[in-house]
Amino acid sequence: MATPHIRIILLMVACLLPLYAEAIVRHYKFNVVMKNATRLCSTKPIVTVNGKFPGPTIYAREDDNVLIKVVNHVKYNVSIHWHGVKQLRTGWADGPAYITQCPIQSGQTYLYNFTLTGQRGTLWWHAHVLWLRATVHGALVILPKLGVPYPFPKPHMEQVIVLGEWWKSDTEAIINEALKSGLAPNISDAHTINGHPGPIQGCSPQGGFSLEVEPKNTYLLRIVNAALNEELFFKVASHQLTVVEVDATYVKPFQTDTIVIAPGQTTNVLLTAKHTTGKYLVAASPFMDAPIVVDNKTATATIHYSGTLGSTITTLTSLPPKNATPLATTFTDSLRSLNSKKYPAKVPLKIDHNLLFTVSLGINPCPTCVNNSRVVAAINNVTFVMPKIALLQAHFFNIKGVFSEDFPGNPPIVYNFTGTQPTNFGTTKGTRLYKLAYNSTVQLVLQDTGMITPENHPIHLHGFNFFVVGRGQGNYNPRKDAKKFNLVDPVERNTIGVPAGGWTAIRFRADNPGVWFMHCHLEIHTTWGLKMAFVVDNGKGPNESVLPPPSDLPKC
Ligand SMILES: *[C@@H]1O[C@H](CO)[C@@H](O)[C@H](O)[C@H]1NC(C)=O
Ligand SMILES: *[C@@H]1O[C@H](CO)[C@@H](O)[C@H](O)[C@H]1NC(C)=O
Ligand SMILES: *[C@@H]1O[C@H](CO)[C@@H](O)[C@H](O)[C@H]1NC(C)=O
Ligand SMILES: *[C@@H]1O[C@H](CO)[C@@H](O)[C@H](O)[C@H]1NC(C)=O
Ligand SMILES: *[C@@H]1O[C@H](CO)[C@@H](O)[C@H](O)[C@H]1NC(C)=O
Ligand SMILES: *[C@@H]1O[C@H](CO)[C@@H](O)[C@H](O)[C@H]1NC(C)=O
Ligand SMILES: *[C@@H]1O[C@H](CO)[C@@H](O)[C@H](O)[C@H]1NC(C)=O
Ligand SMILES: *[C@@H]1O[C@H](CO)[C@@H](O)[C@H](O)[C@H]1NC(C)=O
Ligand SMILES: *[C@@H]1O[C@H](CO)[C@@H](O)[C@H](O)[C@H]1NC(C)=O
Ligand SMILES: *[C@@H]1O[C@H](CO)[C@@H](O)[C@H](O)[C@H]1NC(C)=O
Ligand SMILES: [Cu+2]
Repeated sequence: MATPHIRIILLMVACLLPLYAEAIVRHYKFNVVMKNATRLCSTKPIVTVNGKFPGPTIYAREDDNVLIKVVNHVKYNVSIHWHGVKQLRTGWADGPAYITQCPIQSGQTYLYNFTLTGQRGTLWWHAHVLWLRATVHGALVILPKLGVPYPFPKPHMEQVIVLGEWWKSDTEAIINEALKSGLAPNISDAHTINGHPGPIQGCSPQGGFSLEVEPKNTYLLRIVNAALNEELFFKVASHQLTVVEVDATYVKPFQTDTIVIAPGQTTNVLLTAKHTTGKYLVAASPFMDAPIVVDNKTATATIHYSGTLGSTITTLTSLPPKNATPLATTFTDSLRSLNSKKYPAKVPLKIDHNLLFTVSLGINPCPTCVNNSRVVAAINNVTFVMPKIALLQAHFFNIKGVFSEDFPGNPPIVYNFTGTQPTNFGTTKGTRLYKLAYNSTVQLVLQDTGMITPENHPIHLHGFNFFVVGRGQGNYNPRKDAKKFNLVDPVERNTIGVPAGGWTAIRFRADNPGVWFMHCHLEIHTTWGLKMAFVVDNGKGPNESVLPPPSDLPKC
């Protein structure tokens, strides 16, 4: 990727954002096409949007109506999720295949139609079927309404930074091989920053990302973790980062030299070009504090001060060890909602549904697999089975036999979840949903277990933001831990890491009717069944009800 020139970028943004005060309709066309791509001295065809990897950035303002026409020119079934967009009453446009829509089949088209309400910041979009999101993803930038400033100093320039993961092999072959054997899939061969791993030993450089900066200027980096299976540390040599927003909600600004970002999460940081000259390393490396093999290669890019020659030596930085739990914990604990008069944190105080969900791995029989067993994953011991038709359709048209509404609100067996495990690692299978009345409130404690191994699970909820009111190690203790909940300025987001061997408590108000997926955003855990859905009933009148489906909704 060429060094972006500030003037060109500003020109592009100016063209994209006409100076209308009122909300407008923004049209995008996504052609899903194959494209040969060369990384790590190895070429393979990948699925892309408009031939780009990462895909195009969508720009819009709060309140805009966004129309994206997706045309599927590849052999795979496709669907696109607008990750973090609340989709008020427009579940048909949410995207997860077999949850809110049937996939867009080869040769077909679907128009995603949604309005951006009450959100501003960086989100992203990605394929939500098979493992296509490995290469089918991009940023979604929601600018504040015209004339509304950021609640932080206006940056001189903005830059999207998408972190990813790259396999030399075809990613569908990787997951198919794993499903056949019942074992974990091959780890990736590299991480990427805006599509590039950076210089790799034994392979001559094939392009990389570099951001040109001017001394004293401030830059807003909109960072997205689009990796499939790995949480990442992100760092810029000799520069501090000021975190100002996560998952399209403003936070109380704080400084750090390293951010931690899980797949599914987005983080906006301000970076001030405090030097006068030079080239500095930008690096992303994995965070994994469980005995699980990860791709430990560091992806690199650079920032270079304008006028700095290409041959200048890059100032390097050291990355944290991959098991740097204290650093990750400090970062997570520093996140607080801005909770200003203009952007209040509306934390539910009265709770209607008090839920405890264990998130675990497990082992089920599989006669055709290696050792006659396969690794699975579950929430409250239920390994989710994907239906044959979309759940939202089944709900809206009252089609029986597709799902049940008996998802357990508590673990079926209570034991020391993070201590000695039961000897039986088996799970039950089912397409079970948890039903919520419109506008009811939920407190959900997500509890990791030590089954097979404890591990950090980034859990993503569709259709809502939630408040992260508490977090701790070991087993959640309602008597002691609930007293320490932060109900004043907890961070609001759509994806939260449940710490390895610990728990996280979240709260949300079910003010969006529809069927809303909740799953681990480590793609392999989703594939293994670490997923479920909430079904939220309509409220009173049309304004509190799911809209009718669009006429071009794909059929199964
Ligand atoms: C990729 O390259 C191969 C070999 O050159 C070629 O046969 C194929 O058509 C190319 N695919 C695309 C999508 O360009
Ligand atoms: C988008 O959906 C809205 C309802 O939310 C509808 O009024 C509008 O006509 C739709 N736009 C298109 C182009 O279908
Ligand atoms: C996974 O890794 C193994 C061992 O290196 C290799 O034999 C196999 O071909 C790989 N699978 C794919 C789909 O690349
Ligand atoms: C990365 O993992 C490989 C084996 O999986 C190991 O040999 C190597 O030391 C690790 N490198 C780092 C930097 O942790
Ligand atoms: C399969 O079982 C054998 C014998 O119990 C064991 O040595 C091997 O590690 C197992 N393989 C896997 C991949 O779990
Ligand atoms: C659970 O097991 C762990 C590890 O053995 C132990 O430290 C902890 O005290 C146990 N917790 C309870 C509630 O028994
Ligand atoms: C999970 O369900 C399986 C199958 O019903 C059962 O054998 C196992 O004991 C359950 N485990 C837990 C931890 O609930
Ligand atoms: C939802 O419940 C809250 C708290 O009881 C109430 O203030 C609000 O008006 C309700 N909203 C709707 C749309 O019913
Ligand atoms: C429904 O929503 C529209 C648009 O937000 C608003 O103009 C209208 O007054 C609402 N109707 C009711 C019955 O709340
Ligand atoms: C694509 O989706 C349709 C509808 O669910 C399904 O019937 C078909 O088998 C899928 N095709 C492939 C190649 O997976
Ligand atoms: Cu998602």
